[in-house]
Amino acid sequence: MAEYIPSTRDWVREQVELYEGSGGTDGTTLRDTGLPVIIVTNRGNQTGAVRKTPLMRVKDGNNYVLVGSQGGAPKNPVWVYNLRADNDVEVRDETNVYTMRVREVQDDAERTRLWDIAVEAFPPYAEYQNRTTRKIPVFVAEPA
Ligand code: F42
Repeated sequence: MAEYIPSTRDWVREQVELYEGSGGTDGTTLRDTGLPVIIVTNRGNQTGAVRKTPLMRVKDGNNYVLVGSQGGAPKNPVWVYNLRADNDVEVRDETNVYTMRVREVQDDAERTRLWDIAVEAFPPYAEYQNRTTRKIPVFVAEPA
């Protein structure tokens, strides 16, 4: 098993610790919004280390939609490059853990459909897209 390297951001690292440490019963929402969060586990594209990233839970049937918004920051989050390099992930949704494969959504019609689902689950995504000139990357995680 590769080494786990926690996020350098305190609030993110602490959420992962609480979420995973409780087996998925605690720390499962974004701060005080009450909106559900998942944990995506994958490999770093340079270190090969295990990385864990909390993301908003956006479901499309059995699939999860992963939105690289990073609050509308000018740059893509690093996990986007990690998933482009290695599409094997584990998704923890509260007490359930799934082995999944991700693909980046390229088709415009599919992206529009999934983006609307994402904004419905987490309305601030719309504002984040307005804040940045980059097109926010969208991935789908499907059962492997
Ligand atoms: N971020 C989103 O983009 N979308 C969301 O829906 C979202 C929801 C969310 C909910 C709760 C929460 O606690 C956080 C949430 N975040 C959301 C923030 C998200 O968890 C990430 O922190 C954020 O997207 C930034 O991702 P990042 O991959 O850029 O992480 C940074 C902070 C980080 O830790 N970077 C590492 C570092 O050391 O700086 C790099 C980690 C890495 O993967 N390194 C690679 C490696 O090989 O290990 C190589 C790096 C390279 O150069 O390629």
